[in-house]
Amino acid sequence: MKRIITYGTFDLLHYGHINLLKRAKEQGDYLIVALSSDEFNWDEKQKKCYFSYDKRKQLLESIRFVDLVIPENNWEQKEQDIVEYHIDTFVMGDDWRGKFDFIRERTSADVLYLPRTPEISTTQIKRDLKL
Ligand code: C2G
Repeated sequence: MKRIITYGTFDLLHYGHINLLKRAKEQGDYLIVALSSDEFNWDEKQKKCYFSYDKRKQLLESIRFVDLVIPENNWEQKEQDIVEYHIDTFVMGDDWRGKFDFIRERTSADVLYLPRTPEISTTQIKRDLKL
């Protein structure tokens, strides 16, 4: 069983997120999503989520590509997650290209950056709705 992991906030879930999750799942058989906690989002990414962690988790768990949702509480947990969940491939959108290459050196997992869906983002949605 090939196990995949990806990380993110996934607030105001949209088709760009779904495209990423679908393609991540296509890399293997089991997809784990490490979902950024409310505290991690605010303290480390200066993101104030519209939906709480529990609501974002509920949404992700309803997606058929997603097999397990775990919390992302800090930047440093990735290597431990890869060991603990026996991950074969770490997947992120290519806006993160290069940022997680260290995982190739420090773990047995591959690192794959997938093209983002260009025209949609949570920021864009919030901006449009203000209009
Ligand atoms: N994404 C995408 N296309 C979009 C928007 C997002 O492919 N139009 C991808 C991002 O590249 C990322 C995932 O969807 O791989 C989740 O995006 P965010 O919720 O914005 O996550 P981010 O803030 O990038 O958090 O430790 C890693 C961080 O937690 C990643």
